[in-house]
Formats: sequence, C-alpha cells, structure tokens
Amino acid sequence: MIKMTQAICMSLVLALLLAAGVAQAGGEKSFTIVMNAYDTDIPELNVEGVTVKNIRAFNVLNEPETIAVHKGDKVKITVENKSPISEGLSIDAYGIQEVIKAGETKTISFTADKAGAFTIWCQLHPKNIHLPGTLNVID
Ligand SMILES: [Cu+2]
Repeated sequence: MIKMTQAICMSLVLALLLAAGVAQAGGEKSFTIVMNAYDTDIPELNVEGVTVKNIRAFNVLNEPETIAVHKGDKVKITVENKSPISEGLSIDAYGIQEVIKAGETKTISFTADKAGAFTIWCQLHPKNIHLPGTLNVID
C-alpha cells in the first residue's frame, strides 16, 4: 500500500516536471487574437497629404494587446477577425504579413527565434485607426 502511494506520488512529480517543462523555452505557446471594430468619430483621414473621405470610421483593437513568449518557443496565434472588413496582421521582424477576411479565423505558426519587442500591426489600413499589439520575445 505504501509502495502504491509512492508510485502515485512519483508519477505526480513526473507530471508536474513535464508541465513545468512546457513553460520553459522551447515549449509551445498558443494565443488567440480577436480583432474587433469599434465606431469612432474620425470623419475622414489624411494619408500622405491626400484626404480620404467616406471611409468607414472604425478602430481595430488586437486583444490581448501583448503576447509574451520565450526565445525558442513555438508560437501559435489564432486570429479571429470580427471587423466588418478584411484586416491585416503583420510582425515585420518575423516576415509575417497575413490578411484575415471579415469573419474569418486564421492560424499563424512560427518559432520565436529573435528576442525583442515587436509590433503586431495591420498593413492594410492607416495606423491611426488601429491599436497595435506587441509580441515580446524574452531571451
Ligand atoms: Cu486594418
């Protein structure tokens, strides 16, 4: 009976060690980004000296705003676009430039092999109508 309890304890310890291993660098990290559009009161936009009228006024917010991983982690980001139009998701340093159509969900996978703080932004629209996110890769 004592041996049985010890065996259960050992497998528990092993399971805990395995779980801890996942949290270390080289593990897999999954995140969900929800792109949501909110009405704003921007009546028009001036882009590079050209005034663009009759645009849809909206803000796109990436939630969560910050994604933190360790260098070497395999990162899986599931992006859900709840904006009424196509949205972009770019992380320049990682060569990521995706387009997610309205209502679409896309999965982006990569290995976080560069340390630093990288902006997650939309390459399709002016930056002043979006709230960008950040990918933090900790060395
Ligand atoms: Cu956009």
